[in-house]
Amino acid sequence: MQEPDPELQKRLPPGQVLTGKWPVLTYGLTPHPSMRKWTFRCFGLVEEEVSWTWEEFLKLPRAEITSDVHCVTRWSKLENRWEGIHIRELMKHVKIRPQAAAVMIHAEAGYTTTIGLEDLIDDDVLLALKHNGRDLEPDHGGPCRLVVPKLYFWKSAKWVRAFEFLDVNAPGFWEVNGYHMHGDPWKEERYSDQETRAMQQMRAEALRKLRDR
Ligand SMILES: Nc1nc2c(c(=O)[nH]1)N[C@H]1C(S)=C(S)[C@@H](COP(=O)(O)O)O[C@H]1N2
Ligand SMILES: [Mo]
Repeated sequence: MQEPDPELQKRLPPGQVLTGKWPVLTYGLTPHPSMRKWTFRCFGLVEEEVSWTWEEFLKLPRAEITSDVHCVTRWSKLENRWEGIHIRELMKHVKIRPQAAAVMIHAEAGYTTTIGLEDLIDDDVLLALKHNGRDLEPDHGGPCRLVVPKLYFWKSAKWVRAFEFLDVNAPGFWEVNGYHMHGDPWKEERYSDQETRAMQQMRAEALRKLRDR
């Protein structure tokens, strides 16, 4: 057996296992959207709604980012070269209202996921069209998927279609079904019961302090 490379091991968050393959994880079937009708939309707490057709979207300047993927089901895939539209490039066209603090990510077939505004609009976030030099395969989110490498991969919505800017974090598909609102792999924020447990611990701690005064 090959010895694990310590440099790679350092990039592996707690409880994760390295994989060279790229598993497909989809709830339901792979959608095949009509590109003639495809749009990408920013709505909610914005000064003005913005929308791109596929043709317009393809004209946006491209960026390349290499990042690691960490799935909550415990596989990690390192060194993925993504090409697409950088979130800051896209946001040049969107005036977000000051009350906005969270974003509901909308994808085909009703899939949603929630991300804090500061986690979404960050240097490492891309709307990816390509992976390792090839067009994203439909199973992996082609034609366009979100990539937010610092959060578990369920936040990286495949077949992404819209950002809805909100004042509070509302739970999306997996968050409603027990996954964590934030989902930082380095803190193992996997399930929402951890969140409730953490909140309960904080509350208990606060009560104890009050009692001890
Ligand atoms: N639209 C959509 N996006 C999704 C999912 C999904 O079911 N639908 N699954 C999520 C989960 S749980 C993971 S781990 C990754 C998997 O991406 P992959 O199939 O390209 O590995 O996509 C995420 N994005
Ligand atoms: Mo996942």
